Amino acid sequence: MNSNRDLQGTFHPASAPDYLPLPQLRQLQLQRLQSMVQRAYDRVPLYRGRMDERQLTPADIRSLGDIVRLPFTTKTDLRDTYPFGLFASPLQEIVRFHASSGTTGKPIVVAYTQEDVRDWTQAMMRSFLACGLHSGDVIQNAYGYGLFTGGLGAHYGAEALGAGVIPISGGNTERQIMILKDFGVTAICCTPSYFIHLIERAREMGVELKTLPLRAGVFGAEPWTEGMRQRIEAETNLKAYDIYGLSEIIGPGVAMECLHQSGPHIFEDLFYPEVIDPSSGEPVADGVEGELVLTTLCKRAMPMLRYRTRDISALHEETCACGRTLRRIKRISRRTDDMMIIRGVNVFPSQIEAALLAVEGTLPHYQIVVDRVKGLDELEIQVEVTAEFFGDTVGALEQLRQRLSHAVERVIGLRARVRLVEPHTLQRSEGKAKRVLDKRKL
Ligand code: DLL
Repeated sequence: MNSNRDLQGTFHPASAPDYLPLPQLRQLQLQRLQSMVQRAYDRVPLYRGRMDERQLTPADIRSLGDIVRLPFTTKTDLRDTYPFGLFASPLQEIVRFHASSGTTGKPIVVAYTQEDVRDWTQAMMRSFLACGLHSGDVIQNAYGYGLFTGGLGAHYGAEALGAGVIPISGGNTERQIMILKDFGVTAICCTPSYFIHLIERAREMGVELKTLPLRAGVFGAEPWTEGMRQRIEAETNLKAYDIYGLSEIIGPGVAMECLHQSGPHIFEDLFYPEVIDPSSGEPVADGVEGELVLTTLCKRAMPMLRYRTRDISALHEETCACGRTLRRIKRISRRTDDMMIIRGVNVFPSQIEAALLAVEGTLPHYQIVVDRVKGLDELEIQVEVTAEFFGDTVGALEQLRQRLSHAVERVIGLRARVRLVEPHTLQRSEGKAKRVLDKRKL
């Protein structure tokens, strides 16, 4: 296949950096890394201090491999320097602020210069192009507008593409469905958990999503599983694509899947990826899972050097059939900080989701509740069943409960109490789903 074209034979000049020959890409990354390090050193006291401690100067970064000599940056650094301590541009050059709420404590504040917004827009536009969208598409943007980066990030990219954007933001599900139907929407952007909710509501409203022109879903901002993708694609005519990003680096558009749906490609000319062992901080071999570490290569307002994302992934070195030279990351299904330790066993919410999805008869609406009763950890998984199933006999429900319980036990090696709950009893989220309620910390 001509590497300048996607599966549909279309090529857009904005995608050109996706296909740079590797030597040229590495050269560009090195040049950009060197100027990024210089900028951070000259303008951000925290970076200068840490490099001085290591007796490291920007001139010591002579190859991409030298990146490992640089200190890491963590979320705590962002909190400690709240709100503007890591800015490398004067306030009069900042044209946008965003903030990520975080689950505890102070928010993380991020900033953009005019050029940063331009780069972000390009990254989002390339994300849409990667999944076959172009001008003429009608994109319903149900990511939240506001301090969250999802709404405005996707908005600017879609507009630059020349697509028609519907800036509906999150929530108001019935209205979302009406617009999906009436506006001839061809692509939707939202969290995968919210889309599951949309599917369910549409069914109740008698709207058959399969008859609509909707053909692409740009889903991200939270972990989701391959099983969830299959569910979504089975219930609609759309292809579900995984988009990854985080506020600290830019927002959505750090990495995006192409039409082959085989893991998001990182826009490597803008963001340099590494994968490390989270406990030692040492790089792991290619293809091995570890914590994803990202360095911004162009960010002016807030350069990030070796930012520890806490997201667990691996880098795929093999080239993708789409011809992009950008490396792919393994789907992010867990974070170093979402691991629960239950009776001494390490459990990730995504393992539970995968187990539940493998059993027919359940909607992927679930809540994990962890508690400590008389000194012993208890794990309860509340699972919503479909209306038709709920009307079934007590025996059938009990059988389902046992199947779920066994499926979970097989995956996590622990017995969990599975409780089937009526349709619509678990809270729906309009953005990122909150799957775990850990009462032990309350
Ligand atoms: O969630 C940016 C974004 C918006 C990405 C819309 C994609 C679509 P934050 O609120 O800062 O930014 O949250 C970033 O969300 O470190 C991951 O843990 C998680 N995350 C984001 N995308 C994915 C994904 C936005 N595709 C944090 N798969 C990240 C798994 C994801 N987790």
